[in-house]
Amino acid sequence: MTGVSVFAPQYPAHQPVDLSVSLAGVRLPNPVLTASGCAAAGRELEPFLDVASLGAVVTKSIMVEPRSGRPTPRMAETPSGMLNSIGLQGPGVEEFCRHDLPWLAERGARAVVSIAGESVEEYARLAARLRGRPGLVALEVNISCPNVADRGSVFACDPMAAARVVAAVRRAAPGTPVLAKLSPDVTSIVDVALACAEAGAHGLTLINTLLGLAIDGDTLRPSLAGVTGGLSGPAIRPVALRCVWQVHQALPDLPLLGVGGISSGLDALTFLAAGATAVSVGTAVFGDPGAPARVLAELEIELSSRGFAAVADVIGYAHRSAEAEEPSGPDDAAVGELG
Ligand code: RRO
Repeated sequence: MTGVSVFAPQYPAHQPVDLSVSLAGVRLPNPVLTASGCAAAGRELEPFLDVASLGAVVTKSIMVEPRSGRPTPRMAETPSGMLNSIGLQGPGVEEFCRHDLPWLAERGARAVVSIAGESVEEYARLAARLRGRPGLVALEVNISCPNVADRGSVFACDPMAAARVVAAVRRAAPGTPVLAKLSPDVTSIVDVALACAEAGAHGLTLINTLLGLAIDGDTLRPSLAGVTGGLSGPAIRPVALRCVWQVHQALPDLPLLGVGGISSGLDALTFLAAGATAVSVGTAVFGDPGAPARVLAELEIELSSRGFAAVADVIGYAHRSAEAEEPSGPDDAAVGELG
């Protein structure tokens, strides 16, 4: 692509930008989504933003049965982030289908439904139950929740196990776009990504939280009742960016949904440049429930003021050599001066 300035915005002029993206075969009006687990099934955000205005709402991981989750306390603030030890609390898929998904569909929101199971069969059951429901545009297969009793049951820590889940979901929900959500807590996220892609994932969500621990300075005991928890927020942004970068380099045609500490339009832009097709805004909503809408507005300004006519033009930008991005003709050069 040509005629852009990658440097910080220098003027406030607002050129129109085509924000639409195709994520795992799903056409979305823009590339900013919520992140699973940070706003239940979207209702909590209603006073702060229009859920239909976002690219999509990614719902809290749903399981077959209702679940109360881990004991409290299950959240702890950490430097530039937070730990959670929720433990897959949720109403179960039947209540979700009765109550939550219709609410999103009635508002015209696109729902990416996150599913979590304790076995391959449970993932398949969830996929079959959700397939074709109004409002659902894709399944996010959460195989990377860190808050489980047995690390051996984190499917995303083993490429073969991850692939088995993805293949089962694909079989159970033919025609449904499938994103697999991966963990950064592995030796090679690229190996897991390759296995998921081979098993039929239409895209990947990168990344889930990192396994962490906080010790209370007064009691000198773990801050979380569950002892360990998932680390999220700006503290993990470089890890998430690194994962997006590595996987995009290995699988440049596979759509990636970037997530991890995104709280501004510029953060979102850097994920797109690293190779993400879209981004999810998660932990930022705890401090600013309107964050996904704000990030979208800021992203549009970031793109426009750099001379990008379409989001698609910036995806993977950071991987291209500087020479390849040089303006190629007089018209491009003129546009370049503006940006
Ligand atoms: O519910 C949780 O404790 C949880 C999940 Br499902 C997840 O995928 N990631 C996370 O940090 N917490």
